[in-house]
Amino acid sequence: MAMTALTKKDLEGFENEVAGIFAQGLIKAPVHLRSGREEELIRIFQEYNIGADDYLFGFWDSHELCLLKGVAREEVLAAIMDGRSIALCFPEHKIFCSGIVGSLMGVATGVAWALKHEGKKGRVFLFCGDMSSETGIFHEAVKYAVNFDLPAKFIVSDNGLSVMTQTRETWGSEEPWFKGTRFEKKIVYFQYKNGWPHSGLGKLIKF
Ligand SMILES: Cc1ncc(C[n+]2csc(CCOP(=O)(O)OP(=O)(O)O)c2C)c(N)n1
Repeated sequence: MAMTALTKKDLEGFENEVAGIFAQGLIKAPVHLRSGREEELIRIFQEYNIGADDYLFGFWDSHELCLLKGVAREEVLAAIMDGRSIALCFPEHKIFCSGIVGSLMGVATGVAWALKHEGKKGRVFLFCGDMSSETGIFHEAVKYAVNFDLPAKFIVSDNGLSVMTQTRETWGSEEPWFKGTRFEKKIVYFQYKNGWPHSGLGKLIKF
C-alpha cells in the first residue's frame, strides 16, 4: 500500500479543522500547523512511493506526514486532541516523531543500518526543518548514511525560519550547507512559505 490519494485540499482542510478546534481551547497542548508545502509533500510521497514498509521520522509539525503515510484522519485528530500533536507516534505505521530539535536523527540512521544489514524491506524517511538541518547531529546522520549507503532520505522543508529566527542570517549563508556537496544524494530539499505561525495561532508564547 502506497501512493497516497490525498490532495492538497485534504491536507489544508485537516490543518484548518485542527486550527478551529485549537481556537476553542479544546487542545491543552501545543500544535504546529503548516501550509504551503502540501504539493511538495504529496510529490515526495508519490515519487518515493513511501508505503507501509517504510519508517517515517518527523518532528513537531507532522500532521500532514501522518496522513500521507496512511494513518486515518480520525486517528491523527484523536491523537492531537489528546495533546500529542508535537510528538505523534504510530508504531504500527512505523511513524516516530519528537518535539526535540535534533532528536531521532541518530535513531533514524540506526534503523536504516539495521534494515540494510538484516536484509529487510523498507527505507527510512526523516522530515525536518531548515534550522534542524544545520544541527551537528543532522550532519553526522547524513554523513553516515551517505558513507555506508544506507536506505535513508532526509527531507528538509525550508521555511527560512527557526521559530522567529531567520535561518540564513543565523548561519551567514544563503544556501544550506549541503548544497553542491556529495551529501545531497541522501537529502531532498525544498523551500516553502508557511501560512501559519510557527506554533499555535500566533497568540501567547511560541515554542
Ligand atoms: C532541543 C530543542 N531546543 C529548542 C526547541 C524549540 N524549538 C522548537 S521548533 C524550533 C525551530 C526549528 O526550526 P526548523 O528546524 O527550521 O523547523 P520549522 O521552522 O520547520 O518548524 C525550536 C528552536 C526544541 N523543540 N528542542
